[in-house]
Formats: sequence, structure tokens, C-alpha cells
Amino acid sequence: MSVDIESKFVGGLIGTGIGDGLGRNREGYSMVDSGKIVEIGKKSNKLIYTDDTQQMIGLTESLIHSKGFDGKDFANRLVQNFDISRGYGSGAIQVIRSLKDTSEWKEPAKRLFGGEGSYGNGSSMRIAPIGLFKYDDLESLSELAISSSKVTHTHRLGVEGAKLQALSVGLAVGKDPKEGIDKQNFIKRLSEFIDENIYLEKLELIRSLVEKNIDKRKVIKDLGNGVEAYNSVPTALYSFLSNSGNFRDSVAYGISLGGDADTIGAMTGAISGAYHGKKGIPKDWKSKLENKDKIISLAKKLMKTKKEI
Ligand code: AR6
Ligand code: MG
Repeated sequence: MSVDIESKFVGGLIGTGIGDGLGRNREGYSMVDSGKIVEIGKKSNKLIYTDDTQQMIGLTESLIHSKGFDGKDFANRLVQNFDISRGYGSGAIQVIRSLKDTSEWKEPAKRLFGGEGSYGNGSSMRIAPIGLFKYDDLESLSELAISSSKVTHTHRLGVEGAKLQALSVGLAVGKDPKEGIDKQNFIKRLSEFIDENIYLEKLELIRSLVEKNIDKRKVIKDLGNGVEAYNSVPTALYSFLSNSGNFRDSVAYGISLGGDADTIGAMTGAISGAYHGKKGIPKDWKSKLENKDKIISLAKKLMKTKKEI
């Protein structure tokens, strides 16, 4: 296998931004044809990203600065990069505001939702850099995914979503798009790291749905398109696997499902970008992404950091 790993690092990060930016104005909408999303992309002058990519940038900066994951540093960056106009979730806003006033960075997330912690998809949507950074060591990848989730999302279902999304990105890095993807094997490999039943059940559903030409209504009903990690991370994985032939189709499909469209777009874009690499991402989408050069430079620095440690 000869894959250009740097291109995959760039693909995973700009894939997040493109899916997020393209899905931004579809959040809360019903499902549409994928063609409509491609049309929206053509008409947009710029793909402005939201909190998904803003937090992904902070996590990447933190991994580079700390040469690995450091919770305190990441918490500081969430505070520094906070920009309410990007559309953060309500729990995330509370955590980040509390993090500003404390050095006990592990505490605020535990207090959310009556002490249950959040199972929103906020720690999954930003996790591409962890999947890239540890793609060749899935055990460490899982550990870092868990730790990075807990800074804002401590509920076991929020944490497991982040782990599944990071693993999907990591596995995609190691695959050569010229050889195609063994979907059943991809899902089987993911299942080996997953403990929570709701995710295992959804992985089983994906395993059967992905082999058929399924109506979008059934995909939404079975897998979900909501803000909960368990109703969006498996959906993004399905969007990638059922359209693995090219980046454009997979991301347009994920966003076309409606609901939490920017985040399903961001997560599908992260996996698909890590699989196809920078070269597999349509030029017009790449050129319209807000802060594209900064995100590309971060991806290259992340790769360099990985080589140095
Ligand atoms: N109990 C009840 N509802 C919950 C719980 C819980 N334990 N956990 C989460 N929710 P949040 P995020 C629901 O606020 O995950 C942006 O638009 C609750 O309705 O922790 O960072 C992004 O683009 C809560 O408000 O924030 C993403 O789409 C919601 O899940 C999204 O927000 C989100 O959890 C990410 O949000
Ligand atoms: Mg968003």
C-alpha cells in the first residue's frame, strides 16, 4: 500500500471544515436530495464553519503544542478560541464559561445535565485530529479520544461517540482509496473497540443497511440525525461507508439527511477526508473553506509533531 499520509491529515481536517461549513445552513431542516446540497455548495461564495471546526482547530493546536494530549492545555484553548457566534451547544457554553474561572478543568463537564454529563455530539464533531494523530495505534487512539471528550462531555454515551468517530477517522487513514474499502471488515474492526450496546446495535444496523440501497427515511429512523452522539456518529459513519467512492457524494449525502446537518457533515467529512486525502476533495469546496490555509498548515504541523515524538 502506498498512501500519502500527509494528504490524509490535511483531508481529515479540511474535510471537517467543509462538511461543517456546507451543512451550516441546513441545521434543523428535513431531508433533501443530495443534489440540492451540491447546488448549495456551488452557489456559496464561502464555506463559513461553526463551533465544530472551531473546537477541532483548538484540539489540533493543543496536540501540537503539548506533543500529545494535555487536558489542561486543551481546556485553555477551548476558552481562548470561544466565539459564541459560531453556535455552540448550551452545555458546551456552560462548561467553557466555567473553565474560564477555574483551574480544576475536569470538574465543570461533570456538573452538566443534573450531574449526568453531556451525551451531545460536541466531543465527537471535533475529534478528527486525535484519529489522525494516533491512526497507527488504535488503543492509544481510544484512550486519547476518551480523555479529550471528558473535558466537555463526560456521559458514557458522549464519550463512546467520540471514541467511535476517532476510530473511524483513524481506520480510514490506513486504507488506500485506490483499493476500495471492505465495509464489513471496517465495521467489524470498529466493533472490537466499542462497549456500549446502543453503538454496537447501530454498527450491526449499518452492517446490513450498507449493502442495500436504502431509503433515506429508513436511515434517519434507524440511525438518527439528532444532536445526541448516538444519533449522529453512526449516521456519519454510514454516510461515509455507503458513499465511499468519493468525498463529494459522502458529504452531500450526510448533510442531505437534515437534522444536525452541520455536525453530521463535519463528521462524515472528517472520515471521508481522512480516507480520500486532500486530492480527493473537490477543488471548488476546498477553495471556499474559511481559513483553509491555516487549517492545512495545522494538519501538516500535526503530522510533523507525530513524526518527532
Ligand atoms: N440529558 C438530556 N439532554 C442532553 C444530555 C443529557 N445528559 N446531554 C446532551 N443533551 P451540549 P454539544 C442534549 O449542549 O454536544 C452545535 O450546534 C441537550 O439538548 O452538551 O457541544 C453543534 O454544531 C443539549 O443541548 O452541546 C452540534 O450540533 C444537546 O444534547 C451541537 O451543538 C447538545 O449537547 C453540539 O452540542
Ligand atoms: Mg455546529
